[in-house]
Amino acid sequence: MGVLDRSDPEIGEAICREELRQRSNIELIAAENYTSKAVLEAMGSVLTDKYAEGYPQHRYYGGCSEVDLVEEIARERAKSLFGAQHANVQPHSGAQANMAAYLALLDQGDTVMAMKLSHGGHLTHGSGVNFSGRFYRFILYGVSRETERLDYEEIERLALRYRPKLIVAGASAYPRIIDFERFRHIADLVGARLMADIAHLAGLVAAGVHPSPVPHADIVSSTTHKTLRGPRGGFLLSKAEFSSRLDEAVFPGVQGGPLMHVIAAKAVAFGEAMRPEFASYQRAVVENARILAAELQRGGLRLVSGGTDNHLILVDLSEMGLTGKEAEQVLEAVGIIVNRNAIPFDSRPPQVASGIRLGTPAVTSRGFGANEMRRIAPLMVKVLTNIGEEKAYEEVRQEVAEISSAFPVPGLGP
Ligand code: DSN
Repeated sequence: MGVLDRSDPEIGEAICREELRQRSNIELIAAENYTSKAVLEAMGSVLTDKYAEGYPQHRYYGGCSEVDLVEEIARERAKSLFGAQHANVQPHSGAQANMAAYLALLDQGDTVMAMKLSHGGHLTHGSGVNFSGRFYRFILYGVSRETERLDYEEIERLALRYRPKLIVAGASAYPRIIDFERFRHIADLVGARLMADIAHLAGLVAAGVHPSPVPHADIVSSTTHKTLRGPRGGFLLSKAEFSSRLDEAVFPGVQGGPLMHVIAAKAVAFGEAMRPEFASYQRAVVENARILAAELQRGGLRLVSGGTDNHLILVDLSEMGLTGKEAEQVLEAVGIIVNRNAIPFDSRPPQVASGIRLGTPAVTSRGFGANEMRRIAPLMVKVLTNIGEEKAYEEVRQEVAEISSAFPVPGLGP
């Protein structure tokens, strides 16, 4: 790190150890990715020093000419990448993007429909421990017990019964295509607004490997750091008629000064996502997930919904007598990083959970392909079926080290 190592060794060394961890482990957390050096450089720039409350040409501070330019470019690229009429690139995170979307569309106490967190939804989609569940009346839909896929007929029945003002479509642990057009149809039946949260799917949508919600949803919320491979942050897209109220909801509604260094990095990431190689990358993400899923099934693991259409896989460990927490820990011990995750109709609390969620965005950024997927799956099966067997762990550790050393981490280089 150079200067930081000398001026603050405690932090400098922690960052160096984190670099080493990223280089030497296989990262299968579905919500993570590796940004490019260009994105990292923009994020680590002097733009972090600038206050710029407001929007381009309408700031509450002087000296904003360069940050105005940066934010204009970020907004234009976001609009063009997703074919949207309006973009707001200021949300600090996906959660704050959602908070602003609700503020723009709802009054306190209004009825909203969204997917249950325990079936793959998100904390900000009405969980009782989140602001969303406390400020609004959420009616939660889920997947069918038989297919473990969204049950659109049930969603329609719920909508007709509860007449929500807003329907939220989107998930953080759902391995199948989301039919945004069908959601629009249901919303129209009851006169509801439709919001799509594509935090997980943004990269796939930008590349055209997942259907886009933009033609159907009134507001689309997202993060920039998952499949989209940008800096940690959020953004919003909308139809033109919602642009003013959405902008007002972000600032001054839920945020103060924008993080201009992060907005610059978002602009860089949007620019990268417009290149043809980004579409090839997203196709590889989905193909890798498909191969990893098939290989895990061949090894005897049960996958929720029987497979995947996108970048993520949900493994049900309950029949193996393992919890998600145990699996997460034992895989980390051999250098394979995943997160425990609830499976639909889980009998265990979320801190323990009966599943693990896997994703291919990060490893695909590193250049892993079909061969690596075919190598990783049996390694995971070996660990999960040999709990407590140090010899098996050591064999897997060696293979993980071998695979990792062959693929540099983008942004860090060899
Ligand atoms: N924490 C994110 C994820 O892991 O999907 C959702 O906010």
